[in-house]
Amino acid sequence: MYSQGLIGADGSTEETQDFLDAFQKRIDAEEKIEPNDAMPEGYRKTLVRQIGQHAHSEIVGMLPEGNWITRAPSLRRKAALLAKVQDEGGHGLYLYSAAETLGVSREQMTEELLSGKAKYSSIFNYPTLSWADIGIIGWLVDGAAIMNQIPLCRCSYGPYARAMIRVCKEESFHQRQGYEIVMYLARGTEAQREMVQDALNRWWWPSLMMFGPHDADSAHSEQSMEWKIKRFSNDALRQKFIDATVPQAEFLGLTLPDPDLKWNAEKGGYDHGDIDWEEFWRVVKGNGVMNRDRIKARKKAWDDGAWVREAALAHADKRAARKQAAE
Ligand code: FAQ
Repeated sequence: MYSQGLIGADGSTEETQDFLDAFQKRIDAEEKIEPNDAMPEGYRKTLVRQIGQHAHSEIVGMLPEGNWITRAPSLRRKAALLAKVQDEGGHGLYLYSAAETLGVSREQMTEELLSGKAKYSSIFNYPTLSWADIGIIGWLVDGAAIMNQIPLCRCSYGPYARAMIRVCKEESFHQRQGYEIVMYLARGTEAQREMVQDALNRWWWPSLMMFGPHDADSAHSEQSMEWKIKRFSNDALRQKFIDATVPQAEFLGLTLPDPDLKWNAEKGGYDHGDIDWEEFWRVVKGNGVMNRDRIKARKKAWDDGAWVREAALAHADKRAARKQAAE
């Protein structure tokens, strides 16, 4: 065992170098950190931020696709989409639970989302304009999510890593349902091909932005990689995603909207055009097309659900009181 550090009268902690070194040693030895283990405050805060934002993304991410459940073109498509959107809700719940193990409440996290303090993925601030968008979201957005989340299954924090295993299995089904929709449309009528190409043109660049800013502009990457929260940098994962997706687009006969996309034999990957980082930061800062609508919808759901939370708490109190009386 090692000393945690010094705790001041006001509850503040001063972490000793011995404590930080011993913690890093555990990380380097690939030990999992569990909720009751001593951990540096920075490690805890980074996880609360990332897991909280990840949870919000899953829940806000239900909105663009939920928009198409009533308009899915067949019963089969509707059943699959309904199941997918429900899965995303489940992912949000595992993630909120994982964050709660770090001493933050679901209420606090929701308040931070609604006040704009906590972020959620930029991708969910774009509108879903046609049925083809649902296919493209499954193919690209879930595809990018898997690329980013498979390494998180090896995250040093146990509860997050374990939640990610199930999430990734489900995301893999989501990606396939999207790819199947896209394949069907790409082999369909002229109008269907145009619709799916238009959706691809709109979602390609925002999907690349999901991986976050360039490594040079990524505030948290270096420390997060040292703590083995992140295993790969933003740019490395973006490159892997591009390399995996280009052959899929070629197979589908669709064109990725980047004239600078070119195989580079020397690096063994594709070169690509510049990402519009101004657009990325505009969306992240709350000024994308759908930001206000998304937060409004979350606020309404939170307010409308107040009576359910109150009833659940009252029920739990009643059961606890009955149990106590019986003992
Ligand atoms: N959008 O220093 P970094 C899904 C922020 S789930 C908005 O590089 P980090 C499933 C970042 O928070 C999609 N903000 O940050 C689904 C930070 O701001 P802060 C979500 C972004 O954390 C599919 C600042 O920029 N996935 O899609 C974005 O080291 C279909 C500096 O950035 C996850 O959350 C962005 N794209 O790396 C659901 C995965 N990128 O906090 C429904 C877990 C960066 O200082 C339908 N998260 N920012 O104010 C991660 O892997 C990481 O947090 C990154 C960012 C890679 C997203």
